[in-house]
This record gives sequence, structure tokens and C-alpha cells, in this order.
Amino acid sequence: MPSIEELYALEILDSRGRPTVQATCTLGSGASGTASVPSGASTGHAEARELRDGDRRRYGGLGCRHAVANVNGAIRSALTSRKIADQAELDLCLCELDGTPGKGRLGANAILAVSLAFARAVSQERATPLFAYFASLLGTTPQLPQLTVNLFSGGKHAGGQVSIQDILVVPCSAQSVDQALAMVYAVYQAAAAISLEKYGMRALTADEGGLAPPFLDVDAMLYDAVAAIERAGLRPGTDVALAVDVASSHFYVDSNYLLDHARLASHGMIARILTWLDRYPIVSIEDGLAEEDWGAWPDLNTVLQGRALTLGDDFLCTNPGRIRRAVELRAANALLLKVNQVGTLTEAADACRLARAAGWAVVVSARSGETEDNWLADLATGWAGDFIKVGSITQSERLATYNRLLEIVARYDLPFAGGQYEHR
Ligand code: 2PG
Ligand code: MG
Repeated sequence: MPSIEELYALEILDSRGRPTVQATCTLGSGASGTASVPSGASTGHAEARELRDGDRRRYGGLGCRHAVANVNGAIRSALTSRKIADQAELDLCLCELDGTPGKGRLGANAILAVSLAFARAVSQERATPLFAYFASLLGTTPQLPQLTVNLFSGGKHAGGQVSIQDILVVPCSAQSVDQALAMVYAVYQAAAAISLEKYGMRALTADEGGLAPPFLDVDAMLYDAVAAIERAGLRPGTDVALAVDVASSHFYVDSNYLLDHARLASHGMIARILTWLDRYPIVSIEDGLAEEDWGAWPDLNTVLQGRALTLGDDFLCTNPGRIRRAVELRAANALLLKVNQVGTLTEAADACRLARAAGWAVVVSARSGETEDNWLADLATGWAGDFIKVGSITQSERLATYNRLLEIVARYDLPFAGGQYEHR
């Protein structure tokens, strides 16, 4: 049974230059693990609460000194020199110590840093790779995920030149992570060339490294994505399909969707999504409706059935209660899993378990604010995610995760989840 000898946190910066929390956990055996916490920009209302300092003179109020002080103070005092049976006991202790439903007292950022650092330390103590430790939490057989890679960005990740947030490419004919990355590279280069020709844009990128030319509307974005696949010498839908993060909560105003100069009610939004599906090889629609538009989600799920995944991000917030409700209502069939939306590994594992029990697909996702920490690659592999969503292939905070996937491929003989979701 591990005991925590020392806990230490510090404030570091994420890929947007905003503060976040890094923690190191050292066990009685001397094994030690360090982990850093990501942060979102297009966040759901039901997400666990990051603790930010609120002092506008420093990082516009986004400092994490209080969260760090909570790790080095209250959390350290409660946990050091104490035997901890396992991850579930540690995470429960952290939740009880916080005592609020949203983890806003100690901060979900402080709590997750400790939850992850403990996981790394225990995996080191057991001399197992981190993905194997994660797999042991859920009882899964590790598997490498298929990639979904950000190509074009809009919405909150790119200054809102189009309302929707991301068009991603899914290299569905790839037989390995390595082949998938090489295909994505070819499409990304073709997309950069198209952006230069059409919009005179150098490859200036958005928060996650996606290209962000001034598209006129969503159709222009999807059209160029297909053109990039073709220019790369690949077959749209057969070699490379598309996934869309509509992130529609962020343009849902007074029960209407403000999209491409139109004002759409829920059924109008669903009809619009269907026109995209008719024209482009789309295999997944994320947050096609707003997080509070519960009544319309089952209709969306029905019309997408057999054509594309109905993927819930802000809608579900990796929150077991919301997932249960969505399963009952048949409101989705895929979970976007972000550990920091819920705040501990154990609660994220519960969310994953619920989704799997309902027969849903699972997409393990990074945040738009990331660090060089690569634990997400191990999580997606250990929990046998169908897909991983990391962002684009051009920024080191994203490549840390892709490169860790390549390392796992090279060192361990694991199956690859690719090939399951070809466009039909
Ligand atoms: C999303 C994520 C990742 P953010 O909406 O899916 O792309 O963005 O981390 O800003 O919530
Ligand atoms: Mg999203």
C-alpha cells in the first residue's frame, strides 16, 4: 500500500501562456511522479471549477497561486505520511477535503494535479508503464486510439471568424498511429497551401495549431477540408474522413443558434447538420446542440444514427450524472472524455465505465490550453479509447502526446483502434 511522503506543487504556464498547476508526488518507497493540468477555453457549465486567483493585475486574474498553495498546504497536510490503498481512496479523500460539488474550494486544478501525480508515482513504484496503470483502474485491455486531428479552427479557438470550433481529420484507412500521422501531415500541408492560395494566409494557427483562414461560412471550411484531402492524394471518406466540433453552446442565444448569419431553432440546427452530412464525409458531430438543449438531443441522436457519432463534450462534461441522464434519454452515443472536466481520475473512470456500459464510443480529449505533459497518450491507450483528440500536429504541447503515442507503439505490441469508423 503506497504512502505519500511528499507533495509539492508549483505554478507553470500552459500553451496559451496562462498559469496552470504542476504537482509532484513522492511515495515512501522513493518513487515519484510529476503531472501538469490542462485548461479549456470553450468550457461547459457543468465542469469542475478551476481555482484562479482573480487578481486582475497578475495574468488578468488567471494566476494559480491559491491552487498551488492548497496543494502545498491543506492537501499536503491531509495526505502526507498516510497509507493510501489505491487511486479511488486518494481521489475520494481529495473530494472530501474540498467538500464542494464543483471542487471550487481547493480547485479542480489543484485536485487533478495531485490525482495524476499520484498515478505516475504509483506506476513508477510498480515499474509499469503509465498506460498499464491506467488500464488497471478500469480493467481494460490497452489499445492505441485512432487519431482525430484538428485541421481548421473557428469559434473560441480562433477569434470566431466562423461560429463552429473545429474541423478535424480522421485518417480512417490508416493501419497504425504512425501511418495515421503521416497521412495527417500530407493533408495539413495541402490545407496550408490552399489557405495561402485562397486567402493569402501563411500557416498562422489557432489555439490548438489548426489553420484559421477567414472562411465565409461552415460550408467553405468543410469544402476546403475535402479539397485538402484530395490534394494530398487521399480519398475523402475512404482514407480520411472528417469530424466536426460544432461547440454550439457558444452560439446558442435565447434558445436559437446564431450560425452563418442565420437564426436557427433546434430543429433548424439539426437540419443544417444533416446538410453537412449529405455533402461531406463526416463521421462524428460533437456538441451539435447546446449543453442545455436536452429536449432536442435525442432527435439529433436519432437522425445521426448509423451515419455519424453523436458526441457529447460540453453537453456531458465527463460528468457521471449527466451521462446517466443522456443514456436514459438516448441523447448521445459517444463520450468526449476530459479528466479535468470532472476533476479526478476515479470520477473520469466512472464516466468511461458508464459510457462503455451503454455501448458508446469514447474519445479521449486534450484541452485547448495544454502543457508538455503527455499523460493523455497513456490514458487514451490504457482506457482503450476509440479515438484521441489532441489538436493539430504543429505545436510541441500537442506533439508531446503524439510522440508519446509513437513511443508506446515502438516499445509495446498493442492493437490499434483504427479502421472501425469509416465513412458510410
Ligand atoms: C473542445 C476542447 C478541445 P476546450 O471543445 O473539445 O478542442 O476545447 O479545451 O477549449 O474546451
Ligand atoms: Mg468540444
